[in-house]
Amino acid sequence: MPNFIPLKFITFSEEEQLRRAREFNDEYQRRRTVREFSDKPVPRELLEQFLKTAGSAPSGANRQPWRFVVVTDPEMKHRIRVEAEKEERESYEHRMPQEWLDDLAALGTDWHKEFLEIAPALIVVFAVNYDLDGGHIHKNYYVKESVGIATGFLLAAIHHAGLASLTHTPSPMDFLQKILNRPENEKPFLLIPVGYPKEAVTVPDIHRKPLQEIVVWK
Ligand code: IYR
Repeated sequence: MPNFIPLKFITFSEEEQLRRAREFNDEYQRRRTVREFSDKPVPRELLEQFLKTAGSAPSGANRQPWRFVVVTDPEMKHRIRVEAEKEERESYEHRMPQEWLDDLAALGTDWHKEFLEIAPALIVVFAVNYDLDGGHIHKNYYVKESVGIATGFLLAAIHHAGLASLTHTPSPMDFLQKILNRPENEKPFLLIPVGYPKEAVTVPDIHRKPLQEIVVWK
């Protein structure tokens, strides 16, 4: 028999629900990806809170198929930057089709990735495709979906605490598995620099699709 326990559920009045939903939306509309960081350190305890929130995400069969590697060591950040820039340069100069480069033009990205050394912490998110239970390959389910949701929770927690993040996707990113010495069942999913924005930072003037473009009511 499965063990069930009472749900701890907080109910709000309809007025309070709307107030909270608006406040939450306002807060998350202000979240922006930041590509230039200050080197001001972030306390480990704060990072731990973000990671606990990420780890509370729903997952396939509750197998929690994620691993978060937090890199603060300058030497390791340097190695990651060197390897990422090697791949990114090749991508920008040879691998990405023109349409992709055109789509990125408004964001002003290129192969230079200084932020990998400047940001005080890099959270490398790994997707765990299977666990090894005493030599037995125990598969995980809906791994990409689960890790994507956990990453969303992580970004929200970082923003809520007044810090900035960047969802960075060096490609290909197998070099992270090697540099960070992670086992074969863990595959790099996203690399998230975390920290304070550089002073007077600017961000691209991009807009979010209005509700009528993203929602269909039936
Ligand atoms: N991985 C590259 C390119 C890149 C791709 C997408 I899709 C973006 O939204 C942003 C960048 C880079 O990190 O620069």
